[in-house]
Amino acid sequence: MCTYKRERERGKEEGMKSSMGRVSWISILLVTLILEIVELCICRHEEVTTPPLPILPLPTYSQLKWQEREIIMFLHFGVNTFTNKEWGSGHEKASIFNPSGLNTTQWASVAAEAGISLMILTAKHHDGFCLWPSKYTPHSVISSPWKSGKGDVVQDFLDAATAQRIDVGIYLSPWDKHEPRYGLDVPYNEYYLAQLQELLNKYKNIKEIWFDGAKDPKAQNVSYYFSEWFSMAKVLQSCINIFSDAGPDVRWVGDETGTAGDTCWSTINRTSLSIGDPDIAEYLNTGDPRGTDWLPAECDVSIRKGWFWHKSESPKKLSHLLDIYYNSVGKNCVLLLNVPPNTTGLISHTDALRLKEFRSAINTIFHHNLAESCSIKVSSQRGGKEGGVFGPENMLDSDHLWSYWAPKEDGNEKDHWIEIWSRDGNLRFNVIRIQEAIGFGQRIKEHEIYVDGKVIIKGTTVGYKRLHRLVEVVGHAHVVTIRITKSRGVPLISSIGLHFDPFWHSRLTLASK
Ligand code: FUL
Repeated sequence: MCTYKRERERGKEEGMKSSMGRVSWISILLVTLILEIVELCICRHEEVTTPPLPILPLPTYSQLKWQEREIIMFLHFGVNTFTNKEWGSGHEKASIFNPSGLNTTQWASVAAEAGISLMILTAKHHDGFCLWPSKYTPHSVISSPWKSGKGDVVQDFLDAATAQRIDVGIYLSPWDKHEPRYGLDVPYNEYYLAQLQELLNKYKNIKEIWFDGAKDPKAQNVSYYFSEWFSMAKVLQSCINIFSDAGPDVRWVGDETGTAGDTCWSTINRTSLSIGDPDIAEYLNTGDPRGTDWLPAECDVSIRKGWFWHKSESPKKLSHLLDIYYNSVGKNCVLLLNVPPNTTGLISHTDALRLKEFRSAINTIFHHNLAESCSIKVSSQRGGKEGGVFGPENMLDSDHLWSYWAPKEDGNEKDHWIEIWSRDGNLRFNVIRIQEAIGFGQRIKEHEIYVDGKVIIKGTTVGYKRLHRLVEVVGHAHVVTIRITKSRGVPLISSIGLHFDPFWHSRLTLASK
């Protein structure tokens, strides 16, 4: 019995030992399994492909927001409206400023209907008359009969625009033909700066300020202290975009016809620019691929012949406005379209109507993207197809900045290409749209477009948006190929489109009749 008991005890001990051994093996196995899963997760995490490095210079946040606006409205209004002049003499009597039915809400409604998100008003043009009650000069609305001298056009403008969620900008002419201090460097610069501070302190959230370089060569000489002006503008409103011939945030395009260069870089060397220098017009028009500054171009042009309203003038035809759109927005620029209020203080019905037509035409052309129903093939994809995040589908979504197709950076490929395959071999279009992810720098130097293997476009820069309007409609196409043949680093394409412009087609038809 004792022996049996002892043996049983021994058996129990051994059983316990072996089950303990089993438990520890299971634990080891479990721990190993967990470790492997953790390692696998870490590996998976490491596999997520990172975005490529940007290529400097890059836009600022405010410059990107500005670029996305595409069309900005300019409003030239002041004493010239009442004298039927383009450049005032500076000797106009304030008593002539008396718009009988000034209604800034109408201005904003016209802009809103045209899908405009920013309006810029001439707070002071070359004649020196101020549309706000400046405490530094009596030559303003204070001395006019309008609202018995108690009015403030800039404030009304701001209130009306804000009510319709439209941003505002102001134009403050450096050349001032009224101010007696003009011609005396320090006193005039102090005067100008005082008005600049007055405006930017009183009227908040100004998105763009226009420093116009224009001046009659015969006018008195005075040095403008641009550096001080620009710094002061940024101190008072850090998000403001400063426009001048030479930036620092937005540059002039070099002409007033609304036409950018066929090649148009948002990059340029600011050190090669000086404000009011006519010799730099061509450089401004094209920009510079080696430029160290991000300074995109704005194309200012008027809906009528003049900048101010004149009874004898009428708005440009829709076809002309569309030409301007393709030559500005379609060449990587922003269009600043002037729509001048009349002597009543309203935007003329004809102009409002034309502007509405213009917007509706743009919507008609670009609303439908034929590429969306095609299948897209690309030369390669950063991180491979498994990586997923830089695939061609990004070129067809609504994000035109941060979602993009990126090819591999292995450097072996001669060029990068996108093929847009029709599902039924029946593509009909006359506009091709390409957009770069400019948050990573402007890269494309040269590109070509083929339809069913035949080259139809040899182009240069793309930038935020490049529109190619074809001379003839392409019908029954199977495949459209976009080849990027020269680029700073790999191209990053945020959007592509094939569109049909019925206005362009009908114009050709009309012209041939
Ligand atoms: C020019 C000015 O002289 C015109 O009057 C207008 O204001 C235009 C936008 O800029 O330089």
